[in-house]
Amino acid sequence: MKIYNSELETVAVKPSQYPSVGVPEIAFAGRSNVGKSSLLNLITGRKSLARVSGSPGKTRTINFYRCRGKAEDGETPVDFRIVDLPGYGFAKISRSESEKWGAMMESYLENRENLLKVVQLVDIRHKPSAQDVQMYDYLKYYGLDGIVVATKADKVSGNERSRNIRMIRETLGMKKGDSVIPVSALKRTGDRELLQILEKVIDENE
Ligand SMILES: Nc1nc2c(ncn2[C@@H]2O[C@H](COP(=O)(O)OP(=O)(O)OP(=O)(O)O)[C@@H](O)[C@H]2O)c(=O)[nH]1
Ligand SMILES: [Mg+2]
Repeated sequence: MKIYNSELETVAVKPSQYPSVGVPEIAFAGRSNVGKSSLLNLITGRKSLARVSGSPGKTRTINFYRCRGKAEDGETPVDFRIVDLPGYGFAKISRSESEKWGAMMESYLENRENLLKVVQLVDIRHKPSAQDVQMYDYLKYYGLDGIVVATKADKVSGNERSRNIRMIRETLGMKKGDSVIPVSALKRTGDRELLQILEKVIDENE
């Protein structure tokens, strides 16, 4: 698939603010600063659709992006949303803010009927953290698991890349057939592979 048109549709902190459920959604989750907003910009081909920042904790709301594109066949229209979720593991936030984050994530992930999958992002350089594992277990529980993106792939060599992908699979306890897709927003690689998988997920839902 290729995305031809994308725009920020809604910014929400509670369910009453979410857009209509008539459009399928794919969400991005991951540690703060892992590269969620950069990935969104990469696959939509927009330089600054989502705000990218060197300081973690930039995205503190649930951001719904409406995306329109064409399937691999170059004809079939694909209409969906990408939902940029607020990052976790941000050290400098207060207890009450972290509770707010948890409640906000839960109310979206547990009740959203048009949510098809959650793409979990992890940094390709590091072993997934305890919080990454917890998040992935949570996604498994709700049947939203199966797609992991290893970000910042430009920061490791080829050998290290395959080794780290194996480590990510093992640490998260991924199932056979689940995908880890190395992506670099800097070098603009991995986007095609991810878009192919997303097209399949959306297509299977129809
Ligand atoms: N080298 C490299 N840097 C990247 C890549 N993707 C993101 N970054 C950098 O990582 C930092 C964080 O990127 P964001 O896309 O803002 O991360 P985020 O997950 O949206 O962060 P929050 O909104 O705070 O949760 C920025 O400095 C980016 O430039 C990549 O593929 N390669
Ligand atoms: Mg962000």
